[in-house]
Amino acid sequence: MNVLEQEFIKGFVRMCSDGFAQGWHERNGGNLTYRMKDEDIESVKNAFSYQRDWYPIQTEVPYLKGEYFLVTGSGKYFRNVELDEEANIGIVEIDETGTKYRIVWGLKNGAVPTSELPSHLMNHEIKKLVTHGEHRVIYHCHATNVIALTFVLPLKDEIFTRELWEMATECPVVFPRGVGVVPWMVPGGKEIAVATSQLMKKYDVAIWAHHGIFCSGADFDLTFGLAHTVEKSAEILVKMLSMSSTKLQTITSDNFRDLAKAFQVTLPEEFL
Ligand code: 2HA
Ligand code: ZN
Repeated sequence: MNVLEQEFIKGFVRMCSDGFAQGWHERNGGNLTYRMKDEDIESVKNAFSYQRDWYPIQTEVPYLKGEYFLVTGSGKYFRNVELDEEANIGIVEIDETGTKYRIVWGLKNGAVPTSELPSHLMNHEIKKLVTHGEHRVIYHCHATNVIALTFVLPLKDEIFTRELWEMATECPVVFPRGVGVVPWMVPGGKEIAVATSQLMKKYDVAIWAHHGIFCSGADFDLTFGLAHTVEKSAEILVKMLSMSSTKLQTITSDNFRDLAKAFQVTLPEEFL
């Protein structure tokens, strides 16, 4: 069975290429991880090797024990994933304590998983719990307009949610729970992982101030589409603020209530 012909690998690789095409992955920016289904594991396990060592995750994810993840590599460029998958992405297995991982496929020539592995795994654990196993994808990208907004808007969930909702009518339908905001933190460590996973109990999107988007979804289309929708809305807000600091008209709280009724979504009153 050829690993690279599997649909989950093709979807993952396409998402890396699509993200690069959007301009969200300069150099080695961004990272992507996918919690594999049993049938994914079954389809490629003949290609696994168990020769490599176990390494500490730097955090504990007991609810992910024994799971397998497809991950981008640390220092690897999204641009290069489609050109050489085995060098730039890999599959890792989580041990029975949820504190260690080992590479079983890919990430050849001594490559290692993304520096954001602790954040990704802690958020996979939260999302697996709160969505009863539905969410499988965690994505981090350097979306330009979202980053720009973190210099001029107060870093508050209610401000970002309301402004992004107002910029495009589809937004409250695509992310009805809103977005959370994490203040600037050192990337790659446990602190940003903990802060993000607190927000991801409530939201599917966290905005990392002066850094980018961190988001979660059930599959590649939904997760990429979510980041794309948030960034598109941020782009409209950047254009609007560039033209004028005041809105002549906008979508009102009552408009949002009508939208919620028509599309059968629940919009929290704290954002209305
Ligand atoms: O370079 O984006 O947040 C990878 C990253 C770290
Ligand atoms: Zn980043």
